[in-house]
Amino acid sequence: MTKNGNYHNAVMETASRKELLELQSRRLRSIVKHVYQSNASYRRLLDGHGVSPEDIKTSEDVVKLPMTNKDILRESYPLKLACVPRSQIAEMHMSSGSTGTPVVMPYTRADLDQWAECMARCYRMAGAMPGDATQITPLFGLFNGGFGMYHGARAAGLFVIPAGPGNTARQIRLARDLKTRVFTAVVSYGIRLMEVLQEQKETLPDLEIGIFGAEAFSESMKKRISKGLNIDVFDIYGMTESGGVGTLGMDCQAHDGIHVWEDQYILEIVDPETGEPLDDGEEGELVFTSLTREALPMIRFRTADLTKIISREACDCGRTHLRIAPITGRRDDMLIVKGVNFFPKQIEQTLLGITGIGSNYQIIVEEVDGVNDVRVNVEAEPGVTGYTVEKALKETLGFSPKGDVFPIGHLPRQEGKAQRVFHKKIQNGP
Ligand code: DLL
Repeated sequence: MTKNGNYHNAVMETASRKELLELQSRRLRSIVKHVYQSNASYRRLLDGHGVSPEDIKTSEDVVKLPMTNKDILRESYPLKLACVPRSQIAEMHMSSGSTGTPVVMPYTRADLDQWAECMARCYRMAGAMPGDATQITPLFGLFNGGFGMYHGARAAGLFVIPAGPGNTARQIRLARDLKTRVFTAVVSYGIRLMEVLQEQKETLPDLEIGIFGAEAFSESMKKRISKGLNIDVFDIYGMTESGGVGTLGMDCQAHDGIHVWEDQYILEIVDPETGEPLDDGEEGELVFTSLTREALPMIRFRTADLTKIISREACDCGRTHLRIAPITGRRDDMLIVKGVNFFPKQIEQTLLGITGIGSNYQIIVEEVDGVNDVRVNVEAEPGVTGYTVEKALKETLGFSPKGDVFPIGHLPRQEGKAQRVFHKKIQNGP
């Protein structure tokens, strides 16, 4: 890994911490003014919290502001929290989530440029060069994945192959014929590509870079995909509320944490229970404030994603933007079984340590007469037994979950984000 100057915006990506903090302060003052003056709900929120735009002087004053979460967006469906007139909205994306009313995120033209800038930085950070063929496989639609990758690829001067998801045989053909160097996907689709290539005993010699995200994935899974596809694997982060994929950053070629674009967002890590700020190195909930978005900047948005700040020091790649650990999972993904708290990612990490195990699995949480139990179903090569799986999981969890071992290819695959955890209620009693 070298400081090879592979930046999209060298000045900003390598700005000193002092410069970044000054910029954050300036931008925070102006964004708070913007939301306060342009949206009645935001004005009520700040007034109710006893804070006015004049109270915000430096980036440290962010803690004076009220926190927000998905509720405020759902309550203002579809566009009541927008901070620009409708005539200035150029595009929208939407996340449906698992419950109820969707979240609509509007963009002005400048917001689309902001998104493209963040994404283009990510492409270049992965080593993509102008003219490289990039195959974009997340959905082009209300989901932000496809369009975000597209806006960024254009800004980075890449050759876009807008494949969208599915039809893996066609994806492989496209990648081979058009010499795809950069493959972008939701993590589980990256896994699918690897599986199909392995089944067909094929390789894609031109493929060198995989940009994957939208789902938590373990270090073992990253290694497996990297080895299986013979590529460098990057973990890209972002969400509908922050303005889409890549807005919150990605890891660089040093793979030592996700660089968060600090000129665009102020990041805080807070205690998920109390909302109190945590120190660097402590795992908690990621909270961000958008500094440059116009149509709907989020103020202290509680993401429910769990991570920690690894470092605010300049990285070997030359970038100065702080680094966070890969996302552990969402606050609500934590499972509690037999008094043990764990995340699906920990199960994945353990399973992939077993020789012959496949890359797909299901975690089934069964509530039997009000008591939680868990089954873990896996796919594996012949020879891997349920006992081997139970033994490995016991070492991680402290108890042995039951489960079945199926041949590779048996468990269902989904397009888009994979569902790994299933909840079942079983009533035996009266
Ligand atoms: O999933 C944006 C995205 C698209 C990221 C394509 C990467 C690639 P949403 O549908 O709004 O947007 O879901 C956002 O997905 O709060 C996290 O819980 C999760 N997530 C996104 N990226 C990662 C990642 C897109 N790299 C939610 N690691 C977020 C772990 C991720 N979880």
